[in-house]
Amino acid sequence: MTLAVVIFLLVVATIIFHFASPWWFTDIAADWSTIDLTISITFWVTGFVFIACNLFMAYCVWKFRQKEGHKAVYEPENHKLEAGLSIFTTIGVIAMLAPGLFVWATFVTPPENAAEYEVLGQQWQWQFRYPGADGILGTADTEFVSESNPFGVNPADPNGRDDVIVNDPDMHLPVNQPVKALLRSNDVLHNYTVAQFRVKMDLVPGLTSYLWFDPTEVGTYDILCEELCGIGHFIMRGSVTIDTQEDFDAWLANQPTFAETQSMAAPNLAAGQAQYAACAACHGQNGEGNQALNAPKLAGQQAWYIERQLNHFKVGARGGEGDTNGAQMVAFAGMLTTDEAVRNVAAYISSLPDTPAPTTVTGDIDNGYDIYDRNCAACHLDDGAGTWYTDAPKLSGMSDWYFVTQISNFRAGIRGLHSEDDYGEQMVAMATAMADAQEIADVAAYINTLR
Ligand code: HEC
Ligand code: HEC
Ligand SMILES: [Cu+2]
Repeated sequence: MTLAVVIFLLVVATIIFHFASPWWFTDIAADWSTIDLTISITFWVTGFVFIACNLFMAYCVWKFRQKEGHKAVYEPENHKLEAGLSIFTTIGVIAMLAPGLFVWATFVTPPENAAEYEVLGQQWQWQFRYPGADGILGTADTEFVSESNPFGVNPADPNGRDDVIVNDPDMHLPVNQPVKALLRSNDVLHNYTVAQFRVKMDLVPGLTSYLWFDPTEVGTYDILCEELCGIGHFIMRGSVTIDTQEDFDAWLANQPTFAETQSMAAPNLAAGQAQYAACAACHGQNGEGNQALNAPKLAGQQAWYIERQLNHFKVGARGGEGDTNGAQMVAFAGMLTTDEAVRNVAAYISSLPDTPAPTTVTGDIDNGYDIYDRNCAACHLDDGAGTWYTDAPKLSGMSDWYFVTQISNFRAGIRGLHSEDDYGEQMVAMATAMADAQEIADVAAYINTLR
């Protein structure tokens, strides 16, 4: 009797939970209500079967409970019951599968007027490419991938010259214009998912997969990777902003074409050196750093990283509230008014002689190795050299006290949480690999051995 009541209450609780659950669909922002419909149909069919089976079970437990004088009968065959159950099950399965087949047929047939764009996934970043004025994406191959050509656009293909390159994880699309996303991966399986669009598809290295949708709501939505793709999988995030056609055109016109990214003038080291005079007061004549002023060593750091940090200080992605040390940088980064000036000074700094910073932090090197090897090497590399491929900077030879303050800042949310700081955000999650101040010191002590 008790068991029957428990089963009955379980069914009632499940139904209440289903309707009162906070974990429901996000608002839909694309023309894929048919996908929601198929999911609802599946819910209704499985929900009906769940309720019917469990109530029947509760009824049987109660009705045929042990009673004095009752005897069970063995009845192996019942044609009527079997025929009934088979027909009933068949209808249920057809109800669940048939709508899905129709929706799938639409899903694999993008409309004629769908505009194309490309999504490139790599560990652990999203990037995007739009066809230029000619409306044709140039051919691309991983064999052409390099720091200045992360998409591997074929330099010999004239169709690729005017392609628009978005080398950051935030993309835009115009509202009410069907689009077909061409999906490529530079390394392993990834999966391009925007919950509000209701569609998702794997990115498979070596081939181009696709999906299509018609965005219906202006707004900004998260892009997730829904394929386990390594240690950074959970921080492989991006955003897609659905704009009016006007805003979209303005945004697109602001992005560089492939030809522009390839024809950037070589940085001017002499101009960079002149700019650096203002920086030397804190960072030292040779970029060796000055702990008394909280100014880290800069020599030896990659130019692309220095450039990005200076731009982040300029737009306030670093040096904001609570970041008193970083705040000192905001005015000095602001002195570099043009992209060219930023490029020149970054190139000059990375050309300075790289002498490892003096060590000031001690800790358990073995424990530091354990943490580094499991959590950090995938992006910052085994020798701490960093790589543009994962956007992770060089750590070996850096000021160890600066390492400690930066990890503490990531952990405290002082660095990395600004909406423009997509890469710093990855470190906010990774910095939790160190449990406390002692473990931060342990990793610093291990990195001190990588010189
Ligand atoms: C008043 C002293 C001061 C001056 C002048 C100064 N900086 Fe800094 N800089 C700092 C401090 C302090 C930090 C550390 C910020 C933090 O702790 O987040 C820093 C950080 C940086 C970083 C980030 C390094 C990293 O690995 O995160 C870069 C790049 C940088 N400075 C470049 C420059 C350049 C280029 C100039 C000259 C245009 C300059 N700085 C002038 C004090 C200064
Ligand atoms: C998924 C890739 C990834 C992993 C794993 C990772 N990092 Fe990073 N790390 C980055 C990126 C990207 C940046 C650049 C952030 C920025 O642009 O502000 C960074 C920046 C840093 C910085 C700032 C350096 C400076 O000069 O400003 C430190 C320190 C750092 N990481 C330490 C670590 C440690 C320690 C671990 C392991 C516990 C780790 N990282 C794991 C990607 C990663
Ligand atoms: Cu991924």
